[in-house]
Amino acid sequence: MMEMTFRWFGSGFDSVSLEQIRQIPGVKGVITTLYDTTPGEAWEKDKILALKKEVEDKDLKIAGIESVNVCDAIKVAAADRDMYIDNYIKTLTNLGEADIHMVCYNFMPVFDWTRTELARVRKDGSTVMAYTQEAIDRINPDNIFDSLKNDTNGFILPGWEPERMEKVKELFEMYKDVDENKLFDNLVYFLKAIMPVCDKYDINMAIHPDDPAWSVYGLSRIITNKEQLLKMLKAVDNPHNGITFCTGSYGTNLNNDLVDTIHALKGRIHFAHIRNLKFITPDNFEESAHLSSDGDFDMYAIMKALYETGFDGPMRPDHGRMIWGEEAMPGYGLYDRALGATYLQGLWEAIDKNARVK
Ligand SMILES: [Mn+2]
Repeated sequence: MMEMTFRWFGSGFDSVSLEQIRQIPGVKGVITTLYDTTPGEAWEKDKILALKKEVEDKDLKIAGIESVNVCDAIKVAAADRDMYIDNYIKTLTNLGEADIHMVCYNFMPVFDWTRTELARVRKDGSTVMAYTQEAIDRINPDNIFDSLKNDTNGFILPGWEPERMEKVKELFEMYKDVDENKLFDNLVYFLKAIMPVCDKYDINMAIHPDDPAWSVYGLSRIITNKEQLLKMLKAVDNPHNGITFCTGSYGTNLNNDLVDTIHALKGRIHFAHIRNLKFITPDNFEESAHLSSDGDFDMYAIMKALYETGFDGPMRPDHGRMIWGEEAMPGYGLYDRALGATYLQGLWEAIDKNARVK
């Protein structure tokens, strides 16, 4: 049985409270993180247990971590990468001992995800995050953070921390010789090193795709389509080496067949991010409401594919629109994601009941 969850960035970082999440029908778990840790550091057990207690005191559970970020030293295979991998293993050990069994991460260079607008106004007055290739080609990568920072509503965007963006030039320098083959080898090296601790504590690693699913500013991209995913799963053929199936990331490339990809990855999807996109042109899209009719994806077919492949991990409604005057982190307001959570559960209920009537 799929488990509907909600991303929560933690007290002090999120405008949405655990009390509010608890009142969304069907949501019993949160996907959270220690938002004030730096990639590369080992997470202390006390901090993990305090977070867990805070969540459980509100009658919710931690359904998984998004994310334990992989630091740049591991991604570029710097001389000290083994030390950072040891730290990652310590973090996984402490999470496993806290009875947490799903960890989302990504292996993207420099930018975790890229949008060119955080608050595009739609006809109905709602605002959404959006991407146009034309804007990317116009903005110097050194300045992309500056171009967005006035629209963050005062929140720190995951992967776009100001202190990280201050050294964006250095980051580009670090990755300049890391082509796709090297990046892939570095990912495999990392995964092989962490599989024993994942086996020991039954931790499902769920790599998040590159977003958008193509190269931005010439940076290497290795998790963008079915072929790359199958190659990665085969390179470390352990069930704990799995996928975050993010419809809004794979779906940025209209050549990706989402339903077919879900079937191809059967058994290795450990986490699902479900959102819809509306394309104005193939390289100009916005993050619409979750409903099929508001975007270009067939959400029924996507949910049905997950159902048919026996998906039983956590799922969360991904980015929503900003509606009803809410002020929140772009993509992460309460209202539209709550609508998404109930809609997706409605689809699931109908699919499940149909499957039983035979
Ligand atoms: Mn996602």
